[in-house]
Amino acid sequence: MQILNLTPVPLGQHTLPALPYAYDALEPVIDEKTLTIHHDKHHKKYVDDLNQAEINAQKMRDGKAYDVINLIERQLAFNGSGHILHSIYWTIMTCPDNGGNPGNITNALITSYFKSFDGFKEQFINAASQVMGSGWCILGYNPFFKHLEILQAEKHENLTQWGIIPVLVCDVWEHAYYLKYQNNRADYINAWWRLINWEEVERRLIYAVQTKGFLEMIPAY
Ligand code: MN3
Repeated sequence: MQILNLTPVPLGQHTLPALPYAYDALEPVIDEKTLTIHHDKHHKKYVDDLNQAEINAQKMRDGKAYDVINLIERQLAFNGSGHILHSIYWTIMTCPDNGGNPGNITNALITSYFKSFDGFKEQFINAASQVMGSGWCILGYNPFFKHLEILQAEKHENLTQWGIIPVLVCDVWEHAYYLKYQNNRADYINAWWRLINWEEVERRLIYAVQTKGFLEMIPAY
């Protein structure tokens, strides 16, 4: 799209991003088998189904077959959100105890809104532990409000606050932890904290707070 200098993903051509580390790199927190199945099978399925949904949507438009629109919109929301969140999830993890400390921008934004880092961490871990059913815990920056927020997501797409840009996400679907932790989701989340790649969180947050465009034209509200 030359006029805007954008290179959109062509319709139906999303791809599965490679993991930025080996399948056993997150041991012992996340075992190799869990990570392999999670990335190669689960994430891959979301990518494939998102592509199919986009292709089906084009067929629907071509044929004016809008009786299937509710199904297609659900597929776009579920698989599109699943693809995005997993793509972020892989990058914000690294080998246990190797992810450094929260960066300056991360620390400043967390303490200005949550009052203390410990308060933020407690809310995040409790929110992740108490997601009802399959879902995510998400720390995101909302450019409309110009502050961070912690959200629970059910499945991948429910319970959002529109505009949020996720910067730290924890997958609490059973497929993310069940082989090793069984029903002990809280044990997985507390161990997962050791995997957080704070440098990547900081990088994402810097991009998020610099979101340009029409948001610059309006004050926070
Ligand atoms: Mn998952």
